[in-house]
Amino acid sequence: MNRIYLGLGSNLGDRYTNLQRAVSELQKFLTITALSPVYSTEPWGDTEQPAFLNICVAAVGSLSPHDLLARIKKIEQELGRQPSRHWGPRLIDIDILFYDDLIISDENLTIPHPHIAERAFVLAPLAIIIPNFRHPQSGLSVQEMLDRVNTAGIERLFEMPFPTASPELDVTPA
Ligand code: PH2
Ligand code: MG
Ligand code: MG
Repeated sequence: MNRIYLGLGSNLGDRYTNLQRAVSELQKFLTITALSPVYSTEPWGDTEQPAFLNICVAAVGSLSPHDLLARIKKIEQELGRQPSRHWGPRLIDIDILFYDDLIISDENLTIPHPHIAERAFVLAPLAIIIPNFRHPQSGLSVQEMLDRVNTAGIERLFEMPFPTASPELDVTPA
């Protein structure tokens, strides 16, 4: 089993429903161990777009990084994500932040996610669930990285309940 940390974001459509549906789909192949609260965050990088809702997820699972990425891309497509510009608006975005202490980079996938240390919209929710996890390259903890970024425009909204079992597994006693 591998420890997997994901960042999710949405800034189009019913943003909270998009996050809930994504988490439900992730639960089909990952065991989610922690969910951060939901944060409202001003757009980072490309500021000409609507505000995001962001969360972070801690999970355990046995998929390889590339198989995990393929499943994630499938969820993004199934939820209706349309191609957009780099850092542009999206209905759902699911990023692999950390995968154990693994360091990998190829044309499809870079782990740890290359922008973690610059992004308060990732670090604020991540610090709720894994404040002491250390970045395998810099050695800084998530809390230490959060302490070094500007958190203006990052607002903690509410706790997100774990989605209940998917409908096909929901057996109601007679
Ligand atoms: N995602 C981006 C670019 N900018 N800004 C915020 N606040 N939240 C995001 O999830 C986000 C972003 C590219 O994936
Ligand atoms: Mg992203
Ligand atoms: Mg992405």
